[in-house]
Amino acid sequence: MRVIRFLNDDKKSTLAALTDDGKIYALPQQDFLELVELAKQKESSPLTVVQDIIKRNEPIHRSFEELTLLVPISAPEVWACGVTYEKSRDARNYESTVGEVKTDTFYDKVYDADRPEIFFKSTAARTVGPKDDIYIRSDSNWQIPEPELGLVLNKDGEILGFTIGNDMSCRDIEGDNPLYLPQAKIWRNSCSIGPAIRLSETVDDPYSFGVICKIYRNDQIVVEGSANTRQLKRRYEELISYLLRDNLIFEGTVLLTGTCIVPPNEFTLEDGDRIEIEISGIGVLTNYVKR
Ligand code: DO4
Ligand code: MG
Repeated sequence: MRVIRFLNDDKKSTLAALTDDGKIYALPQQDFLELVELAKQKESSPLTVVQDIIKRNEPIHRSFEELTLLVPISAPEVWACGVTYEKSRDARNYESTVGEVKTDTFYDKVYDADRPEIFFKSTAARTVGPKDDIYIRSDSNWQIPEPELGLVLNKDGEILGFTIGNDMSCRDIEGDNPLYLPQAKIWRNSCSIGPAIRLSETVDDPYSFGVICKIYRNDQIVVEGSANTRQLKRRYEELISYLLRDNLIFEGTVLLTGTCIVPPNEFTLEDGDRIEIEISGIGVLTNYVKR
Protein backbone atom coordinates (compact mmCIF):
# COMPACT_ATOMS: atom_id res chain seq x y z
CA MET A 1 0.00 0.00 0.00
CA ARG A 2 1.37 3.39 -1.03
CA VAL A 3 0.25 6.93 -0.27
CA ILE A 4 0.55 9.55 -3.00
CA ARG A 5 -0.48 13.18 -3.33
CA PHE A 6 -1.75 14.62 -6.58
CA LEU A 7 -3.19 17.79 -8.05
CA ASN A 8 -6.95 17.66 -8.47
CA ASP A 9 -8.91 19.29 -11.32
CA ASP A 10 -9.64 22.24 -9.02
CA LYS A 11 -5.84 22.59 -8.56
CA LYS A 12 -6.08 21.51 -4.94
CA SER A 13 -3.89 18.73 -3.62
CA THR A 14 -5.48 15.39 -2.82
CA LEU A 15 -4.02 12.64 -0.75
CA ALA A 16 -4.70 9.17 -2.06
CA ALA A 17 -4.01 5.54 -1.34
CA LEU A 18 -2.68 3.41 -4.16
CA THR A 19 -3.37 -0.26 -3.64
CA ASP A 20 -1.16 -3.05 -4.97
CA ASP A 21 -3.74 -3.83 -7.67
CA GLY A 22 -3.48 -0.24 -8.99
CA LYS A 23 -6.73 1.16 -7.56
CA ILE A 24 -6.66 4.73 -6.27
CA TYR A 25 -8.76 5.87 -3.30
CA ALA A 26 -9.02 9.56 -2.43
CA LEU A 27 -8.30 10.18 1.25
CA PRO A 28 -9.93 13.07 3.13
CA GLN A 29 -6.57 14.36 4.40
CA GLN A 30 -4.53 16.88 2.40
CA ASP A 31 -1.17 15.75 3.67
CA PHE A 32 0.48 12.54 4.87
CA LEU A 33 1.12 14.13 8.27
CA GLU A 34 -2.63 14.65 8.78
CA LEU A 35 -3.08 10.94 8.22
CA VAL A 36 -0.37 10.20 10.78
CA GLU A 37 -2.05 12.58 13.26
CA LEU A 38 -5.42 10.88 12.78
CA ALA A 39 -3.84 7.47 13.29
CA LYS A 40 -2.28 8.75 16.51
CA GLN A 41 -5.61 10.09 17.78
CA LYS A 42 -7.22 6.72 17.10
CA GLU A 43 -4.26 4.94 18.69
CA SER A 44 -3.93 3.13 15.40
CA SER A 45 -1.53 3.07 12.44
CA PRO A 46 -1.70 4.97 9.12
CA LEU A 47 -2.24 1.62 7.37
CA THR A 48 -5.29 0.73 9.49
CA VAL A 49 -6.77 4.21 8.96
CA VAL A 50 -6.25 3.91 5.19
CA GLN A 51 -7.73 0.41 5.11
CA ASP A 52 -10.84 1.67 6.96
CA ILE A 53 -11.31 4.49 4.44
CA ILE A 54 -10.86 2.09 1.51
CA LYS A 55 -13.45 -0.31 2.90
CA ARG A 56 -16.06 2.46 3.01
CA ASN A 57 -15.34 4.07 -0.40
CA GLU A 58 -15.14 3.37 -4.12
CA PRO A 59 -11.89 3.91 -6.02
CA ILE A 60 -11.66 7.03 -8.16
CA HIS A 61 -11.75 6.62 -11.92
CA ARG A 62 -8.30 7.93 -12.75
CA SER A 63 -5.26 6.02 -13.84
CA PHE A 64 -2.00 6.50 -11.98
CA GLU A 65 -0.26 7.64 -15.19
CA GLU A 66 -2.62 10.58 -15.76
CA LEU A 67 -2.19 12.05 -12.28
CA THR A 68 -0.03 15.12 -11.65
CA LEU A 69 1.86 13.84 -8.65
CA LEU A 70 3.12 16.15 -5.92
CA VAL A 71 5.78 15.66 -3.30
CA PRO A 72 4.07 13.03 -1.08
CA ILE A 73 5.03 14.69 2.21
CA SER A 74 6.04 18.20 3.11
CA ALA A 75 8.99 16.95 5.15
CA PRO A 76 10.07 19.67 7.59
CA GLU A 77 13.63 18.41 7.39
CA VAL A 78 15.54 15.93 5.30
CA TRP A 79 18.67 14.41 6.83
CA ALA A 80 21.03 12.08 5.02
CA CYS A 81 23.54 9.36 5.81
CA GLY A 82 26.82 9.07 3.96
CA VAL A 83 29.31 6.35 3.09
CA THR A 84 26.93 3.57 4.03
CA TYR A 85 27.66 1.55 0.89
CA GLU A 86 31.08 0.43 -0.42
CA LYS A 87 30.26 2.12 -3.70
CA SER A 88 29.98 5.49 -1.99
CA ARG A 89 33.14 4.99 0.08
CA ASP A 90 35.13 4.21 -3.09
CA ALA A 91 33.69 7.20 -4.97
CA ARG A 92 34.46 9.57 -2.07
CA ASN A 93 38.02 8.24 -1.95
CA TYR A 94 38.39 8.83 -5.69
CA GLU A 95 37.11 12.41 -5.68
CA SER A 96 39.06 13.46 -2.59
CA THR A 97 42.39 12.09 -3.82
CA VAL A 98 42.14 13.12 -7.50
CA GLY A 99 41.95 9.52 -8.57
CA GLU A 100 44.93 8.27 -6.54
CA VAL A 101 44.20 5.03 -4.74
CA LYS A 102 44.82 5.74 -1.06
CA THR A 103 43.81 3.68 1.92
CA ASP A 104 42.93 4.62 5.45
CA THR A 105 41.29 7.89 4.42
CA PHE A 106 38.65 9.42 6.67
CA TYR A 107 36.05 7.91 4.31
CA ASP A 108 37.49 4.44 5.01
CA LYS A 109 37.39 5.27 8.68
CA VAL A 110 33.77 6.46 8.71
CA TYR A 111 32.70 3.41 6.74
CA ASP A 112 34.07 1.21 9.54
CA ALA A 113 33.41 3.45 12.55
CA ASP A 114 30.57 2.85 15.02
CA ARG A 115 29.25 6.37 14.42
CA PRO A 116 27.80 6.80 10.92
CA GLU A 117 28.05 9.96 8.87
CA ILE A 118 24.74 11.87 9.18
CA PHE A 119 24.28 15.35 7.80
CA PHE A 120 21.55 17.91 7.32
CA LYS A 121 20.32 17.83 3.72
CA SER A 122 17.21 19.87 3.10
CA THR A 123 14.12 21.72 4.26
CA ALA A 124 10.60 21.55 2.77
CA ALA A 125 11.22 24.72 0.75
CA ARG A 126 14.33 23.25 -0.92
CA THR A 127 12.81 19.83 -1.56
CA VAL A 128 10.99 19.07 -4.82
CA GLY A 129 8.75 16.21 -5.90
CA PRO A 130 8.01 14.02 -8.92
CA LYS A 131 8.58 15.57 -12.39
CA ASP A 132 9.83 18.81 -10.81
CA ASP A 133 12.99 20.58 -11.89
CA ILE A 134 16.06 19.78 -9.86
CA TYR A 135 18.86 22.33 -10.06
CA ILE A 136 22.59 22.06 -10.60
CA ARG A 137 24.91 24.62 -9.01
CA SER A 138 26.56 27.32 -11.08
CA ASP A 139 29.93 26.89 -9.33
CA SER A 140 30.46 23.17 -9.78
CA ASN A 141 31.62 21.17 -12.79
CA TRP A 142 31.04 17.70 -11.39
CA GLN A 143 27.49 17.01 -10.26
CA ILE A 144 25.57 13.79 -9.86
CA PRO A 145 22.28 12.49 -8.50
CA GLU A 146 22.48 10.16 -5.49
CA PRO A 147 19.62 7.64 -5.55
CA GLU A 148 18.73 6.73 -1.98
CA LEU A 149 16.06 4.92 -0.01
CA GLY A 150 14.32 7.44 2.28
CA LEU A 151 12.87 6.57 5.68
CA VAL A 152 9.81 8.64 6.64
CA LEU A 153 9.99 9.00 10.42
CA ASN A 154 7.76 10.18 13.21
CA LYS A 155 9.21 12.34 15.96
CA ASP A 156 10.16 9.26 17.98
CA GLY A 157 12.15 7.86 15.08
CA GLU A 158 9.70 5.12 14.14
CA ILE A 159 9.62 4.30 10.44
CA LEU A 160 6.21 5.24 9.06
CA GLY A 161 7.09 4.48 5.48
CA PHE A 162 9.68 4.31 2.73
CA THR A 163 10.18 6.72 -0.13
CA ILE A 164 12.75 7.51 -2.81
CA GLY A 165 15.20 10.37 -2.44
CA ASN A 166 17.74 12.10 -4.64
CA ASP A 167 20.62 13.60 -2.65
CA MET A 168 22.10 15.80 -5.41
CA SER A 169 25.84 16.23 -4.87
CA CYS A 170 28.82 18.20 -6.19
CA ARG A 171 31.76 15.83 -6.30
CA ASP A 172 34.33 18.56 -6.99
CA ILE A 173 33.30 20.78 -4.05
CA GLU A 174 33.11 17.85 -1.64
CA GLY A 175 36.37 16.39 -3.01
CA ASP A 176 38.24 19.70 -2.58
CA ASN A 177 37.65 19.72 1.15
CA PRO A 178 35.21 17.76 3.33
CA LEU A 179 34.46 20.95 5.26
CA TYR A 180 32.64 22.13 2.14
CA LEU A 181 30.07 19.33 2.54
CA PRO A 182 27.08 21.64 3.21
CA GLN A 183 27.82 23.54 -0.01
CA ALA A 184 28.27 20.29 -1.91
CA LYS A 185 24.87 19.12 -0.71
CA ILE A 186 22.51 22.03 0.00
CA TRP A 187 21.19 24.61 -2.43
CA ARG A 188 17.85 25.51 -3.99
CA ASN A 189 16.07 22.42 -5.41
CA SER A 190 18.95 20.09 -4.52
CA CYS A 191 16.77 17.35 -3.06
CA SER A 192 13.78 15.45 -4.37
CA ILE A 193 11.54 12.87 -2.77
CA GLY A 194 8.61 10.80 -4.01
CA PRO A 195 6.63 9.67 -5.89
CA ALA A 196 4.96 7.70 -3.06
CA ILE A 197 5.32 6.59 0.53
CA ARG A 198 5.16 2.84 0.90
CA LEU A 199 3.63 2.23 4.32
CA SER A 200 6.12 0.38 6.48
CA GLU A 201 3.72 -2.33 7.65
CA THR A 202 3.37 -3.43 4.02
CA VAL A 203 7.10 -4.05 3.57
CA ASP A 204 8.28 -7.58 4.37
CA ASP A 205 12.00 -6.99 4.10
CA PRO A 206 13.31 -3.42 3.87
CA TYR A 207 16.80 -4.82 3.15
CA SER A 208 15.81 -6.15 -0.25
CA PHE A 209 14.69 -3.07 -2.18
CA GLY A 210 16.06 -3.04 -5.73
CA VAL A 211 17.33 0.40 -6.79
CA ILE A 212 17.78 1.47 -10.42
CA CYS A 213 19.00 4.83 -11.68
CA LYS A 214 18.82 5.99 -15.29
CA ILE A 215 19.94 9.33 -16.65
CA TYR A 216 18.72 10.43 -20.08
CA ARG A 217 20.26 13.09 -22.32
CA ASN A 218 18.33 13.97 -25.48
CA ASP A 219 16.16 10.92 -24.71
CA GLN A 220 19.15 8.56 -24.85
CA ILE A 221 20.30 6.71 -21.72
CA VAL A 222 23.75 8.04 -20.76
CA VAL A 223 24.01 6.41 -17.31
CA GLU A 224 22.37 3.29 -15.95
CA GLY A 225 23.11 1.57 -12.65
CA SER A 226 21.46 -0.78 -10.22
CA ALA A 227 21.97 -1.97 -6.65
CA ASN A 228 20.07 -3.41 -3.72
CA THR A 229 19.56 -2.21 -0.16
CA ARG A 230 20.94 -5.56 1.04
CA GLN A 231 24.37 -4.02 0.30
CA LEU A 232 23.83 -1.41 3.05
CA LYS A 233 26.61 -1.59 5.66
CA ARG A 234 24.34 -0.60 8.56
CA ARG A 235 20.88 -1.25 9.96
CA TYR A 236 18.18 1.42 9.67
CA GLU A 237 17.69 1.40 13.48
CA GLU A 238 21.37 2.19 13.93
CA LEU A 239 21.18 5.20 11.57
CA ILE A 240 17.99 6.46 13.23
CA SER A 241 19.40 6.08 16.75
CA TYR A 242 22.33 8.37 15.86
CA LEU A 243 19.98 10.90 14.23
CA LEU A 244 17.88 11.01 17.39
CA ARG A 245 20.71 11.37 19.90
CA ASP A 246 20.14 14.61 21.84
CA ASN A 247 18.31 15.91 18.79
CA LEU A 248 14.88 17.35 18.07
CA ILE A 249 13.22 15.45 15.25
CA PHE A 250 9.94 16.54 13.72
CA GLU A 251 7.05 14.40 12.61
CA GLY A 252 7.58 13.47 8.95
CA THR A 253 11.35 13.92 8.89
CA VAL A 254 12.92 12.03 6.00
CA LEU A 255 16.24 10.25 6.52
CA LEU A 256 18.05 9.32 3.31
CA THR A 257 20.11 6.18 3.85
CA GLY A 258 23.06 6.79 1.51
CA THR A 259 23.77 6.19 -2.11
CA CYS A 260 24.38 2.76 -3.55
CA ILE A 261 24.81 3.91 -7.18
CA VAL A 262 27.44 6.34 -8.45
CA PRO A 263 27.68 7.34 -12.13
CA PRO A 264 31.07 6.81 -13.86
CA ASN A 265 33.74 9.26 -12.66
CA GLU A 266 33.84 11.17 -15.97
CA PHE A 267 30.09 11.92 -15.84
CA THR A 268 28.52 15.21 -14.82
CA LEU A 269 24.88 16.28 -15.08
CA GLU A 270 23.88 18.84 -17.68
CA ASP A 271 20.92 21.16 -18.15
CA GLY A 272 18.10 19.19 -19.82
CA ASP A 273 19.04 15.75 -18.44
CA ARG A 274 16.27 13.58 -17.04
CA ILE A 275 16.91 11.50 -13.92
CA GLU A 276 14.82 8.45 -13.13
CA ILE A 277 15.26 6.61 -9.84
CA GLU A 278 13.24 3.46 -9.34
CA ILE A 279 12.90 1.52 -6.10
CA SER A 280 10.96 -1.72 -6.23
CA GLY A 281 7.57 -1.45 -4.56
CA ILE A 282 7.77 2.34 -4.23
CA GLY A 283 7.81 3.70 -7.79
CA VAL A 284 9.88 5.86 -10.10
CA LEU A 285 11.04 9.34 -9.11
CA THR A 286 11.62 11.46 -12.23
CA ASN A 287 13.21 14.92 -12.24
CA TYR A 288 14.43 17.31 -14.92
CA VAL A 289 17.83 18.95 -14.51
CA LYS A 290 18.06 22.76 -14.81
CA ARG A 291 21.17 24.90 -14.48
O1 DO4 B 1 30.54 11.94 2.60
C1 DO4 B 1 29.77 12.53 1.93
C2 DO4 B 1 28.37 12.20 1.64
C3 DO4 B 1 28.18 10.84 1.07
C4 DO4 B 1 26.77 10.59 0.68
O2 DO4 B 1 25.95 11.46 0.55
C5 DO4 B 1 26.35 9.19 0.42
O3 DO4 B 1 27.11 8.25 0.65
O4 DO4 B 1 25.21 9.02 -0.02
MG1 MG C 1 24.07 10.77 -0.39
